[in-house]
Amino acid sequence: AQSSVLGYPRIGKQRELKRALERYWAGEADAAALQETARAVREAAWRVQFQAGIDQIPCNDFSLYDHVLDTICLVGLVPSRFGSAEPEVSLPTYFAMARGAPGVPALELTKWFDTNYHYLVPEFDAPGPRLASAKPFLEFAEATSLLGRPAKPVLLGPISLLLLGKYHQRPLREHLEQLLPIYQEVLERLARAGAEWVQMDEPVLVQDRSDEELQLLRAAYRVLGEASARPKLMLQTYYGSLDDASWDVVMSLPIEGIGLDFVRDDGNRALLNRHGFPQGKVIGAGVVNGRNIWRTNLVEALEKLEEIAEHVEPERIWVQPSCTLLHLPHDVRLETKLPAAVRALLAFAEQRLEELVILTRALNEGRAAILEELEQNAEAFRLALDEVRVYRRDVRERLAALTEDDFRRQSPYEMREPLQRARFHLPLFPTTTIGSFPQTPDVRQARARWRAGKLSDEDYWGFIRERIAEVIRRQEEIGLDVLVHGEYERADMVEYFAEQLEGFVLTEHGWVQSYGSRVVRPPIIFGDVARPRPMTVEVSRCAQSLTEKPVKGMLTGPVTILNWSFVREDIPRREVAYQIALALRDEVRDLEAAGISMIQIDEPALREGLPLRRADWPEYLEWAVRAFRLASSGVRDDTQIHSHMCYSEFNDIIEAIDALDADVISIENSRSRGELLQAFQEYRYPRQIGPGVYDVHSARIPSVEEMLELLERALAFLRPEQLWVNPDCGLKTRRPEEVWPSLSNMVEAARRLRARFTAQG
Ligand code: THG
Ligand code: ZN
Repeated sequence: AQSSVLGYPRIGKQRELKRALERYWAGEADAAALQETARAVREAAWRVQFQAGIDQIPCNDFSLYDHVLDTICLVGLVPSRFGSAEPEVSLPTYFAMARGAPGVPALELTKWFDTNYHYLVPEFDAPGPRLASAKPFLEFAEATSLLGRPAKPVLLGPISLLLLGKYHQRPLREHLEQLLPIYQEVLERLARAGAEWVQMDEPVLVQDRSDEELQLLRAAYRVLGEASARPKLMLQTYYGSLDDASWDVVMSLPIEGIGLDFVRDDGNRALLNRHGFPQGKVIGAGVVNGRNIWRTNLVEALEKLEEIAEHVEPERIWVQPSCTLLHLPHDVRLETKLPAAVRALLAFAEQRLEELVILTRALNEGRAAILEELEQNAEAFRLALDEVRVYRRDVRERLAALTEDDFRRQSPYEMREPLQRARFHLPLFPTTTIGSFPQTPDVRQARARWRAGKLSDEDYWGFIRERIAEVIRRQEEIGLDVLVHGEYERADMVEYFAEQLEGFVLTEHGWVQSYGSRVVRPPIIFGDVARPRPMTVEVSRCAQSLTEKPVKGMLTGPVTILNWSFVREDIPRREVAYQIALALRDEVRDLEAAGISMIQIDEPALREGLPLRRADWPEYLEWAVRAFRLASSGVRDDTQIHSHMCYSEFNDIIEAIDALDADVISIENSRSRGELLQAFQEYRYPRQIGPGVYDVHSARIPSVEEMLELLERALAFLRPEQLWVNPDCGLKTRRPEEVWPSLSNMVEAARRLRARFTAQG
């Protein structure tokens, strides 16, 4: 057996690439400096894998921004708005596609499968594909000279590139026929340069695929496979399992290896045991988790490998992570402040390498060769069992005692609505914001100084209270109807709650790429979740004491906290979601008791948590909705529950949105031409909706007229009493100079619309 890695983190241990990119974009460093940092990050990754003893070390898994964008450039799919074709896509064009340029919108950024990573969407109406990047060849040469043996180039395969794209002008087959000669040329050049294996990533194969799409797969790899001068091909799937139909096709392709995920679920294991594995091919056995940070139980992984070895001789097994290691932080040894017993349970990318090498050795030399490692591994779990407080009786008892009433408001929406109307006396088309106001450098600085112990608790919270007072005053000045406290005390919302809840730990250096230079530090849920004390009541009470208008309490929902964290695996996700929901339920009740009359519980990640296969959707949606209801339903009928979601594709999940039973939801809408509201109309959605009219992802100040037009369009689908007026999303990343004029215009748009209705009425 050999050990093999599918892809490695690329932001850098000290976030070197992030910093270099941001310096380059700010004009503070030149392209040569950026490329030098990029080279150093690649070199560090190759060295650490080499030193760990990994046999198949990937190259071309690095990216300056996004590996799908790299593939778009490789095949020359540069939309014409980025200028006339260059023989090779230049760095300025590359970043223009990623980030937009004056007057030129970027490629669309969207979520990568069910991960927290985002990719740039290929546009297939771009001028004809051609080989327009030398990146795979350069990185292969670089890696190979460093390692002294061929590295394994990684390419996003043609089927995934095709199916992840949009604006197909012709039948998919015709687009594919244009791509294949380019892939052939890439493979031939890599073979000539000495590549033995190329890893072709085809993650779309773990989603539901039509017969037609599987025929495309067959056709594509027949063409690539039959090319004469080419490296061996490892067709790599991940984030889930194949199904019977795709297994059949994949196993009959004229290629030399197939990589499978044996961690995510039991599907591939069952398929392998049912169908066996084709003679002579290599199996990529993904047995250590590339998506989560828990140390591998070596005995269990070895049992999986031994079962695989009943179908494939050990010489043809590659011991792999379940997917690229991109979704893991670099190195757990940087985390010096974590409790030792928790840290002993963690494995980030660098620690995964050791696990792969140990497991490979066991397969080659027998279990006896790794007795010491097995003992150490077992010891870490034993130690944790003694020292880490995972289990909380109070939490378990409370969960066990839940009844249906705990998931239901006291009365249905139709009865709550008049009570809330009588309480709030809001005008028609009430105006509000999503919650956060700009985090100006002084806010970030104050927090940094407070965390470093250079600012006392008293001074820090005094500063926050001043900012709250100011933002309340300004919201009143411009005439918003429902106010917020601005969330100045929160850097990242998930981090903020994780910090205050028991059962979570936060890392210092556990950064994971989200997109481009943007990174997140997912909290780790290791034990039962409980809330030792109120988390947001003070700031909300402070804000409400300064105004007669309602101030919304602001919480992040249970599903979003779950989806944006690394989660324990010893109990089902649904149970973790309910535990978080119970903690939030207490917070909601405390807010209500403190006089907060509207409470917003955001679920921006509800939709992105959808499983990759449709058959698994109902189960997920059921518990996701129930978790939200558990968090939100413990209030009086005249307390108004709001929620916010950061996306606009609701058609698939409108029933679930309805089932949340939130009184008011705000959604992203300003870039859509109103089509999304059609789903709400057709569904006869009964509750109140604020379709965003101010695009917060752009620095532009929208005019009164354009927001009025968006509102008018919304009224084609919604009853006037349903419509709220708000931006698309939070204002945290915008600048005050953009936000205040935009919100003034938004309030004016609502006033004009209102005047029209009261004049008529
Ligand atoms: N919080 C968390 N996860 C998320 C988002 C979030 N995942 C999905 C989505 N939002 C990703 N979007 C972003 C947007 C901005 C940033 C990261 C992900 C960002 N990060 C800072 C950076 O890269 O400089 C670092 C964050 C920090 O300083 O705390 O700007 O909103 N949990
Ligand atoms: Zn949002």
